[in-house]
Amino acid sequence: MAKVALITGVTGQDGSYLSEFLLEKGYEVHGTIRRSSVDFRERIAHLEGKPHFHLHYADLGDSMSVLGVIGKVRPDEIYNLAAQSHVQVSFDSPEFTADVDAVGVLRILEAVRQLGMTKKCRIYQASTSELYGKVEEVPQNENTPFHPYSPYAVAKQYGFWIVKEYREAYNMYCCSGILFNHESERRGETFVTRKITLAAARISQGLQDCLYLGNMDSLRDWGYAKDYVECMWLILQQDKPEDFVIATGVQHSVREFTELAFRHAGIELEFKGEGLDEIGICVKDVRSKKEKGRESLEGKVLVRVSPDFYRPTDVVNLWGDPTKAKAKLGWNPVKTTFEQLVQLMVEHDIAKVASEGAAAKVRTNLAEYLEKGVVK
Ligand code: NAP
Ligand code: G4F
Repeated sequence: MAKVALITGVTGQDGSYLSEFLLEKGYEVHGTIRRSSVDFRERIAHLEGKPHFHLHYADLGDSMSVLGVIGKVRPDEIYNLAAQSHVQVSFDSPEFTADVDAVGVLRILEAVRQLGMTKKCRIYQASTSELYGKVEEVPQNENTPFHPYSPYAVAKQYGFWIVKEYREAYNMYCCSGILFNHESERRGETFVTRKITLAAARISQGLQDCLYLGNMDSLRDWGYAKDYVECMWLILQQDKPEDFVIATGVQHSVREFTELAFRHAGIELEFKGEGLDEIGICVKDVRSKKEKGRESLEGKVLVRVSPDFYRPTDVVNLWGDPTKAKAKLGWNPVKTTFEQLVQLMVEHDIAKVASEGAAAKVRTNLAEYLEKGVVK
């Protein structure tokens, strides 16, 4: 009998990769979706209609729908990936974030318990390096104290502790993956890496003038999402339930990411000034054959800082220690290096922007909104 998995947040970056991974392993994969006026499910469009891939409506804010879908699917494994996952947005929507990212986790655990499935069903909770927040130790491992530093992180901290509580109180197989930032060509367009790779692609093709960023000194441990979903699965295949840090063990700044992304788009940047006055100037512009028609970018300011992208409290020093995952899961944290990650994202976005043609201009309007801080 094929194993049955239920993925909440299947339309997200990680949900789409995990679905592909589990289908490949022979699972029957069920995912939850939410009703939306646009019904635009770009990341899973290629999976819809496959015989072992099924979708159900459920919302983590609605316990009846959570109970309903778990009771109907009766999964062997639940991957709870659904969340309001944007840290800056959590300052604007703190109550919604708490309801989904904190109480939503409880709704799943309680549904499994009330349905009498505690022995049958294993649960993975998508926890986060944001729990380390205002970090008390560098690098961070499974024993580093938490210091959450945003409404998002505080909600996710509840999720982490309630999973641990149900594990101990009811002997349930439920655990958290404390995942550090992981990115990809499917990353949401308002997270910093994707915002940068799309801007590099649009600027190199003459479709955007300037990229506006917030704190460029911020440090992150960035990995490739496709590599990270394997860990979610591995965490649920262990003899006993345990929490794991998943990270590359390598750290870079937002500025370094920006420099490298633009370099892959043929643009060399030099940064000058500090804080809000910092600018990134183009010092070399290697235009492709197709781009030869547009004027040179040399001497132009292509990156500026906008206070719109500063956060009331910002997490600035995330750096994970994946020793336990390497030893116990046998996982290779640098299957895809930072350099490869940036390159694959930029190459993807250059092709995407080029193929959109005139439509890319329309999408540039969204980029302009992003620049102005209308949409974070
Ligand atoms: P994502 O792309 O933002 O996807 C989030 C998913 O959650 C989407 O499918 C979204 O559905 C769904 N969702 C949001 N609110 C919901 C609700 N009320 N009920 C049901 N579904 C809801 O996030 P991701 O990058 O794939 O991350 C997956 C999980 O890992 C999240 O829990 C995130 O907090 C966590 N995490 C991510 C990272 C990272 O670097 N990517 C690191 C650590 C932890 P719609 O499409 O309908 O909006
Ligand atoms: O890309 P970010 O928005 O990701 P952040 O805040 O680290 O959160 C992501 O990773 C977490 C894991 O640590 C997940 F739990 C969470 O769900 C999400 O996937 O911002 C990264 C850094 C921040 O310090 C931010 O202040 O980049 C800085 N930054 C600088 N300029 C910017 C910008 N972030 C965004 N989104 N947009 C900017 O213009």
